[in-house]
Amino acid sequence: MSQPQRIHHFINGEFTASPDARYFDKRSPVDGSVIAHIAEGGKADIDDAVKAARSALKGEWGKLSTDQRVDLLYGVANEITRRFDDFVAAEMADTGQPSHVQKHVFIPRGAANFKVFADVIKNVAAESFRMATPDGKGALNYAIRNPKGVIGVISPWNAPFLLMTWKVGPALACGNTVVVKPSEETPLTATLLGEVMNTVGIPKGVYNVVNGFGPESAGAYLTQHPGVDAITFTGETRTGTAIMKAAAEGMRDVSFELGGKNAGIVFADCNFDAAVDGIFRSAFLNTGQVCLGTERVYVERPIFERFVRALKAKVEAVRYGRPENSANNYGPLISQEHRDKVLSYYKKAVAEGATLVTGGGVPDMPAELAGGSWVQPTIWTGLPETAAVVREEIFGPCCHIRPFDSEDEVIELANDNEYGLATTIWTENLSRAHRVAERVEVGVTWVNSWFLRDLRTPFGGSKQSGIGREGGVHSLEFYTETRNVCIKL
Ligand code: NAD
Ligand code: 6OD
Repeated sequence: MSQPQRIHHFINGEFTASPDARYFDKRSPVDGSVIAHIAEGGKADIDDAVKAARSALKGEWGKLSTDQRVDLLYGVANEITRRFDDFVAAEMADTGQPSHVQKHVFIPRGAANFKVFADVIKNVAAESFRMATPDGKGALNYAIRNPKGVIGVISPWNAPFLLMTWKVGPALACGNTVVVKPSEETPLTATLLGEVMNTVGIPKGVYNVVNGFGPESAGAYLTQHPGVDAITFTGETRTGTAIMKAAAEGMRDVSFELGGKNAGIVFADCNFDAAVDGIFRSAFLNTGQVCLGTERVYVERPIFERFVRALKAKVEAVRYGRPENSANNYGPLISQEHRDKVLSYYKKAVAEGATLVTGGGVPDMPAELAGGSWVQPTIWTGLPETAAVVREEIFGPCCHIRPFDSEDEVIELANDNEYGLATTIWTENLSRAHRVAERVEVGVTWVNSWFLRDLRTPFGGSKQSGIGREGGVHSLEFYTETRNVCIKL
């Protein structure tokens, strides 16, 4: 992007901002330059967006049959695919993450999030029960699903398009309307999706976007608005706590996908190279800014030293640089602010007595990238489980590796954390994989893989990693109100 563009809200099918709107700068994580000026939404913008969303429910959108809605959503998926390069460019500009990650992981999932939930709503069967009655004629019960209404969608910056559409796709498939508050760090793909909605002919007011920050800004106003019927949120656990308090007013339902401090468990009988590759991806993809990522690695003692050496070699081979250059496979953190947080943990690890295997600081970058938020991928060993970097979510490109001696010990170590989002287990012993998977207290377990996603499966976190499950019919549970009809025959 040469000249910083102005990014407006998308309300009732129009790109708009109030005449007295304040704008804040969006900086490139790659070099620190200003790439866009973003309108900050206030109460009036949220009010307009919620009104538009509510009136769309009563208009043309609310009258469509499921098949008609499904066809429109297939249209959205196709249009995202047609404008694939625009979405890749926008997401790269916002996040600084390499083109191959956008092209092969994040942007295709945006299209899939519309297509898959269109398929789910089209194919889901209704529950029905015949019951006996004293007159012998009986009665028939069946369940119907109605949209919940206006859904508030609040999304984070780490995989902006994937995570936002993961909510918008099923919400629209179920017949709701949405008001989205994307992260202040990454507004571009949510904005582009507004263009797609208009091209495809999604009725005005069905998809709305209001930009801004969280507390005392668009995020908080959205969660407090009485016209919002339910809130779906992905982000930090402490933000979830604030949103839950707001949602308590009016008894609004919430679905939360929150933080994680995920364990990777590597048994000595694993396929060694596959395990090293898998842990490398799970700890360092997206510069470690993946909620499902591995920040605690437990390796069975006989292969511990060899594993640490092999992971170190992979980490030291990452190629830093501009995301457009397909030779680069490692990007910056999202912002200077986030870099400060990650670097403070790098310092803390050393202060707590870690052995630094590799990294631990800021890489030397060429002058034109020196303003970017670059950090070295980092590995530590030798810390007790009480250390802050072993207990707290850092959300950066780093992991601590510790040896273990038995299945029971490693399960205890993995479970000894307030989060419970995901685990990845590496073993060639399938019985062991089943045993461990049953005992780890997380929402998602991968065996000999990581982030392999079938969107029909339940997805979400245990303990402080979330409330509720989304994915397949589980998303329908949240985005619809299920009602029973009982007919006396
Ligand atoms: P964040 O909680 O700081 O912000 C997320 C969104 O919430 C942003 O749009 C922000 O503006 C908004 N927000 C902040 N305070 C708010 C408030 N008081 N009221 C309403 N909205 C508010 O999270 P982040 O830093 O953008 O994302 C990183 C976090 O997200 C990490 O903790 C990560 O683990 C988590 N995450 C979880 C999942 C999952 O599926 N479980 C997926 C991705 C990210
Ligand atoms: O794959 C998904 O559906 C999903 N919600 C992924 C979350 C990634 C977190 O960074």
